Amino acid sequence: MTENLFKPYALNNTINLNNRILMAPLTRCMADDDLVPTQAMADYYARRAEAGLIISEAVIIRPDGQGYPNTPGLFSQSQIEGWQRVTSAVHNNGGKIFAQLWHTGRVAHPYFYSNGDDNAAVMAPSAIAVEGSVPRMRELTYKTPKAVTIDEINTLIYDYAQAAENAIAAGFDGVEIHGANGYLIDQFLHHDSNRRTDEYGGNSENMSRFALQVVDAVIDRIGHDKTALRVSPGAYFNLEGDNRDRDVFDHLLPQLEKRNLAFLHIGIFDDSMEFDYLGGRVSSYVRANYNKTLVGVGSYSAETASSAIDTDKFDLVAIGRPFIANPDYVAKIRNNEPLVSYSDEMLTSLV
Ligand code: FNR
Ligand code: 8K6
Repeated sequence: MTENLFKPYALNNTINLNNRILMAPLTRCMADDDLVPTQAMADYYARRAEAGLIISEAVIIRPDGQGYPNTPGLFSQSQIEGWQRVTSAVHNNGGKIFAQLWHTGRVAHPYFYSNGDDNAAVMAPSAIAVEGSVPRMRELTYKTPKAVTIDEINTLIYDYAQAAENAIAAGFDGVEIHGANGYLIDQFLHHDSNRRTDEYGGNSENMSRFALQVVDAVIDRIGHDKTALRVSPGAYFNLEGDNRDRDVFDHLLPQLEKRNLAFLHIGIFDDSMEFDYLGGRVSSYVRANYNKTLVGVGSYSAETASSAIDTDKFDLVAIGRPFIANPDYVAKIRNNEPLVSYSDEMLTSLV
């Protein structure tokens, strides 16, 4: 009973998806030491080309966006060329792929980009550190970031747009701006991490400004039909939620709707989580406030996703961990074959 997942879907006049199953963005930390995608990564993505759309693992837009080891970039010529190998391999297998554009903000660690300079800054809306340390590199505790200046904000916006242009040069079909999961853009959207008193903080309109400026700069560079965004109205990772966050997203979502994005994608690990300040699930909240293409995600099986699409909870589903465990996820669902279960040990190799 998952036939509806196999109905084609037109994102807009230029991008048609063969089915409604997206591969969720999944950081794998397998780029080489220059943050260039490898042949093994090209093979990994090519094996998953039957997805209606692959969203790449998060790709850093510039060196100080890095918060995890060996995450690929899109700011050097060799990175663009590495991604060309990936996008060609996916296209040769009949697939489509968007790049997810990422800056980790206060979750960045200078260990990755400082070249030994102890004063290398961590960029964030406000000088409030996130507690804890880098996953799998626990000796790297998070530093107190620098509250970015207006000039630095303008440069960041420019760098997102440049990375989007680089993504198109690398053969991607479009980009998903990573505005979710407690990273830089999301840090502007939540009161926990944004205490600014200038035009980027203090009220919903100001707190939405950076996200919208990045979206507009990317649209300007590559077009709205190739631009998507991921958001986490429910804070659950790298951030604490605040009841006032609701107003920020109440303001942001209708503004986004006017941009005619390729799609809006929710960032969450489990969509059965409920948030008091959103009145329930994130997907229900976003659906009620945003009337264009919505991608649901978060611990869905093909069956639960099919029924959510059937009852109009969202239009497309992104599948994460099951796609790590099953490169042929789409074929298995179509043929009603059993899936291999995901386990965290699978993260150590690229199958
Ligand atoms: C993720 N997720 C994630 N999200 C994102 O926006 N960018 C990323 O690079 C990553 N990386 C990542 C790595 C790993 C190992 C996991 C498990 C998850 C979140 C992911 O896209 C998705 O939202 C969740 O995995 C929930 O979907 P599933 O796995 O329940 O289908
Ligand atoms: C985006 C980079 C992420 C790198 C590794 C992610 C590994 C995720 C493992 C799954 C468990 C995540 C749980 C986090 C959410 C907490 C929910 C309350």
